Amino acid sequence: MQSQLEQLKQAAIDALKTVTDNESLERLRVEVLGRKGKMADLMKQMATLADEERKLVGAAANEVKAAIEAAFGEAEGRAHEAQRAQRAQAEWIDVTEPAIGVRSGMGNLHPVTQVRESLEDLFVSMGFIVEDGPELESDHLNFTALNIPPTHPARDMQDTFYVDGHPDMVMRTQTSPVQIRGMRKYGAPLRLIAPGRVFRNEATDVRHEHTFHQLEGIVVDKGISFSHLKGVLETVAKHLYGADTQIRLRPKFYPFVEPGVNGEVTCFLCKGAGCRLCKKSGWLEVFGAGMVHPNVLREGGVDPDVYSGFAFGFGLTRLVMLKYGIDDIRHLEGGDLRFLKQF
Ligand code: FA5
Repeated sequence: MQSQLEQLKQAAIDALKTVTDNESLERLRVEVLGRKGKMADLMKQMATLADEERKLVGAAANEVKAAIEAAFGEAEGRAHEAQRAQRAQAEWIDVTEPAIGVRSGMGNLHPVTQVRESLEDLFVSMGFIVEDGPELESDHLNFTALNIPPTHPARDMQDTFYVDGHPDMVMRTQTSPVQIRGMRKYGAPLRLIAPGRVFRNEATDVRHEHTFHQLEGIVVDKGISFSHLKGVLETVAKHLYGADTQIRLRPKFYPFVEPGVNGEVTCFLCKGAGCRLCKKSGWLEVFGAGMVHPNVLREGGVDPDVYSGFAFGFGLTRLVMLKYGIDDIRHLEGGDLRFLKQF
């Protein structure tokens, strides 16, 4: 009987070597170790043995059973590993591959960037250089050097974000400080534009944002007059909105120019009839401009007795609204892709 046990053990171990899936493993377990299995059959025969021999065969049977169970344990491990490898193969994905949908959706430039680049091309074609300025600006360049001393009421025209712990710094409220930076850096004669972001502590509405873009310009040379300024402003309006575009200039006080004007273009929404966007006036205010004040020329290191100049500051974000018929400025900084993908 001991040899039968040995045979059963060997046969089970051999069979287990080729088993790789859980189902076959369970079938074999029932066949060998089950209640009506081969091992149980042999155990039943033990009842017929004499006491001494039963003890010996019993001990051998326990060893055989333990060896078979150990072989089952190993086979289980192998089956589990094979299954895991099979699943990994079936479910393998390339995580570096672009997601479906994104693959065909190329990005596009923000409408403000598109209009800015188109204006940069226009100005470069007229001999202007394009200059950058910092968004975190000194109080001096943002105001004082532009003829707005610390206690001047004109500071209230632009509600300013100040910087905790740095009383001499502001988030620039306008791109005009680059007029001074440009004159100091390049001297006269000068033709320069400075596009960039500006910040104001504004209550937002359809026309007003706390963060928006401006495009500053300054020209300094001998014999520069107001008609040069008007010519450049009309060229920009026609470039953006077509040959029939009208602009309207009306006097406006800016401390850094003399005389100063406020520039408007016909409202795109109502075509001049008056609506909520233009506050029923038919015109949209898109820039401020004027002849550079002698104090500002001096701040830039330019002699006002020799040179004169003009400067202008377009609300670039407003220009974009006009170009694309956007009736609420807040869409432009909102970051909603459904809006941005239309351009
Ligand atoms: C200025 O900022 C002057 N620095 C412009 C200037 C430059 C005048 C050079 C003279 C010489 P103003 O505050 O008016 O001016 O703003 C200029 C333009 O920015 C406005 O015409 C308008 O189009 C736009 N703008 C002003 N405030 C906002 C706002 N909160 N949201 C969006 N656009 C604005």
